[in-house]
Amino acid sequence: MLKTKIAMAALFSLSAVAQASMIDADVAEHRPLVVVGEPSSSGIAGAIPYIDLGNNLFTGTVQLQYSGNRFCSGSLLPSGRHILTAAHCLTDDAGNAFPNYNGFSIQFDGPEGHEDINFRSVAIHPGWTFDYSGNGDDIAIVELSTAAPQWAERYQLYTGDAVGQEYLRIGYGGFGWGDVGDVYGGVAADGENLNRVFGTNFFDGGNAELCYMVGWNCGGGAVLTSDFDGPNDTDGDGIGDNDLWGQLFNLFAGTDFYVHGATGMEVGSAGGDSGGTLLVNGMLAAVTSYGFSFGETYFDYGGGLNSSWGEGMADTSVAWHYQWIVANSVPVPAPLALFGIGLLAMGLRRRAA
Ligand SMILES: [Ca+2]
Ligand SMILES: [Ca+2]
Ligand SMILES: [Ca+2]
Ligand SMILES: [Ca+2]
Repeated sequence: MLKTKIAMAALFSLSAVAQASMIDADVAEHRPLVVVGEPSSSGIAGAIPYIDLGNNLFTGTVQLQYSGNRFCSGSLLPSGRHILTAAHCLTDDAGNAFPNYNGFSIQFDGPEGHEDINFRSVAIHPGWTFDYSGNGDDIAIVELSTAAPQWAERYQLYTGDAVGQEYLRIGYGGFGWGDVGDVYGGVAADGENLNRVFGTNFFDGGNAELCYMVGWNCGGGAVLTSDFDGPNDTDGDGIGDNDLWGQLFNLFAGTDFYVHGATGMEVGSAGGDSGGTLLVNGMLAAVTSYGFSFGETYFDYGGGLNSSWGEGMADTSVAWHYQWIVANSVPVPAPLALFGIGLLAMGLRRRAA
């Protein structure tokens, strides 16, 4: 139910767009959504290189659960007590925190199995209003009730300029192929991924291109954008048919129009990846926020907003929000914990307020 609610809420149309823009924001669809770059003809075998079948890679990327239903992804911060995720995973339609987070938990998946840990508190970025056209503050932190398992990877924060950098995207979201988009149930029988899916891409830009096209996120560098390139180049000019940012802005991150990476082809985000991990040089650089399509006129391969080739992704920048993340993920000092539960609880409540 929560999963449905999140998907619905994220599909609301945008209205308050002040900036002059290339296309009507109401026409541009968007939703939070790893779809692999392979064509569907490669089948599941073609996608195996993208799936963490042994659950032994990227163990700091976790699933959010509500009453046993998985609905978003997240990343374990250096404190070992906090999960960085997307605010839209944990807020109502107005961007407000829920009255409580009873029934919510974080599932860690490692080679030895699963471990679930309840929430102690949630911090939602104060700038988040569930308006994707706004300032891009789609970021939240879950404090765990107990420390994460020792085997789970703690991601360090990337504070440099990520534009032009290759990234690795990791999530538990909808699965699919670049030509057909996301196909739920591609990996797990119940329609939800039980394994992490990952792959590479490049950050093409910040907010400037989105601002130019639809008037979104014009106020700062809170988001990082990238496109999901496909292999087709019908006119043979070296620019892919579905190279969104290349076609529109001559932004060609990477070495050619059809990006490669360790798994062979790049990836796009899909439903359920929200809040998931984007690593640059092994450090946490962004949080998966939403995907968007400008339609087939503007290089979408087809199928509407379905995580196909030719769509774009906007992700929340970690560097931009560095101070807020650090302030809201203070490690519990080991000596203090020894002095007494009461003192410790006071400190925890203050941070939760
Ligand atoms: Ca790309
Ligand atoms: Ca071309
Ligand atoms: Ca591109
Ligand atoms: Ca599409």
